[in-house]
Amino acid sequence: MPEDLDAPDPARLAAAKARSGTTVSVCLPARNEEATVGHIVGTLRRNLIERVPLVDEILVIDDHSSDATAEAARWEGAVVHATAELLPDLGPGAGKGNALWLSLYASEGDLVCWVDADIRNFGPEFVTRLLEPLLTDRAVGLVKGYYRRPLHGEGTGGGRVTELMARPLLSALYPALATVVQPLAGEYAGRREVLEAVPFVQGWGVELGLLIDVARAFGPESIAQRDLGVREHRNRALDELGGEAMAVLITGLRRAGLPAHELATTLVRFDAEHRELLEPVEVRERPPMLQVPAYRAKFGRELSA
Ligand SMILES: Nc1nc2c(ncn2[C@@H]2O[C@H](COP(=O)(O)OP(=O)(O)O)[C@@H](O)[C@H]2O)c(=O)[nH]1
Ligand SMILES: [Mg+2]
Repeated sequence: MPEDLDAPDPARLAAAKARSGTTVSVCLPARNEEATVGHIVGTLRRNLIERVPLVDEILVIDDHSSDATAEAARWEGAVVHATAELLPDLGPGAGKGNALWLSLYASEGDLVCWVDADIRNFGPEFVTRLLEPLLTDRAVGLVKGYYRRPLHGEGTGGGRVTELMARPLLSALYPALATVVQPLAGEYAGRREVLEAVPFVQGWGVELGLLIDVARAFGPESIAQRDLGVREHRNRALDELGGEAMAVLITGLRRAGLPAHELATTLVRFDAEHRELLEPVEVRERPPMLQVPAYRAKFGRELSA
């Protein structure tokens, strides 16, 4: 495993963290991930909390799972929050982006690291590699992971929405971000000051929205990238990916200036008998956390205006 040779030493990172008085939260959005979430949480707890004090808390944001996701995560030591219990006064939301946004409120760390809960080959270096730039370089605001993505056991081919939607869209509209190797990666970490200042798209558009918004507010140079090696996760069927691609498209077009009301949010598909299937796509947005009074109260953020 040559990749492990260049993984940062967790003890060295923990020392840098202690010197700077920084705290770290790892948050996992999860919906029906009982098969993998426990292993990820347990690996983090043993290696980066118990063995070395690098991570301060592990949160799992559970979204109406019908399986034992919450029990598996709690058993391994995560703090589990149900999405419906977080900021209920702001109205219900839905999707992965909503869970990430809520995790920013629920967590305490100065640095927040997100990891998908369906990774099958998870190791602590996923997190140490993402945290290192943030712990060693003040100019870095967001660290995006990248990796090779096997599909059905083959060498490449995973990341179909990345190849067929995110990359063409970034290349056409946001060339400064076309150098991001895995723009839709679910593994990334950021400074709270950066993450709380930008809106979150509630569904699958969240990753693209964060990239564009962080680059606009803090400059593309504030975004670093780290190689996480190989990542194996649940590959979804092609007919499940259209909605994700449309969420990415709408997120990119809105930020390019197309008004929200001019963009329909229903994907029209067809089944094998050519019957029309209408699929609503989640593209509602949550405001920057800094605009949420309950968040400002919790974190003691004063309004600058
Ligand atoms: N809390 C929450 N998590 C979600 C939701 N949708 C997806 N996730 C989680 O987000 C992560 C990425 O989802 P996944 O289906 O693997 O997307 P993909 O990797 O793009 O195919 C996984 O940990 C999912 O459990 C949701 O609506 N709510
Ligand atoms: Mg996945």
